[in-house]
Amino acid sequence: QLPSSKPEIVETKHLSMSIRERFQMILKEKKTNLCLSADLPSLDEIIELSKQIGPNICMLKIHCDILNDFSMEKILQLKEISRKFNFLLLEDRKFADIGNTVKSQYTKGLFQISQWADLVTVHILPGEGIVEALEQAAQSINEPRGCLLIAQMSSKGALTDNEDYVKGAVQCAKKYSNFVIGFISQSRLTTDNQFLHCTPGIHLNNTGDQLGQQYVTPRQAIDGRGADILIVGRAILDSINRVKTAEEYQEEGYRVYEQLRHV
Ligand code: 5FU
Repeated sequence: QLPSSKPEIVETKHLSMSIRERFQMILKEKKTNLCLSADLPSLDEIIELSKQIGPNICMLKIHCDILNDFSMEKILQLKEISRKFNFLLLEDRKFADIGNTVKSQYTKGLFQISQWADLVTVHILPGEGIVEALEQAAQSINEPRGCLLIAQMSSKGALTDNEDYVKGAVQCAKKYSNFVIGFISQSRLTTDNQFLHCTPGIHLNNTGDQLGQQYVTPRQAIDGRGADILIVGRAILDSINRVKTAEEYQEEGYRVYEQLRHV
């Protein structure tokens, strides 16, 4: 039996902890390094699924701009569920513009991402100003916020597969380590273990899709590529029993993680 969440404790605790501390606590307490990539068209469906899979995940990743029923009311409901089941909410926005623009994209518009996403993903292509801007914008929110830098991508032919690019991402992460808590990566980028390496492109049965996605198994990701967190989408979403499949990825992922990182 997996440990159950303690909503009343988490509710008060999470505000006084940094995102980094909270992430580490979740990993240990819930014994899961699984992030579900809930790439579904309906927020109602994501809300229902997150109630079932909540105990199995450390993080839920969404793309708010693919939802056909987005509303602030519903997304705040999802945020509440994330507190109750003690997982982080990641908006995979992949910010990639100049600082001034991303500040507005993060805080304004239909989605008001900064109001509900604990973490966002950020391309480092425009230079470190993008991180500085998001960190500044996050200061007006009275909850901990952070980001993951996209250092490497899982897709075939990704131009991020370049040593200088990756070096730049690591340098930036170190400079802004209060806000940058880790990377989206395909390999271990730094020995500095304060940074979490989150790896998408995970599947136990497929090696890729028709549009350039490339998969490795949980073991290959953690052992071969130094992943801390496994980001899993269709392997779970397209399975016959999503909860059971999530449990399998949780168990396999955490077992390998525990063996290798000795947590
Ligand atoms: F940064 C990245 C990346 O390099 N590869 C990815 O696949 C992000 N992703 C996301 O992870 C992508 O946008 C999907 O939301 C998810 C992977 O989904 P899959 O169904 O497991 O292939």
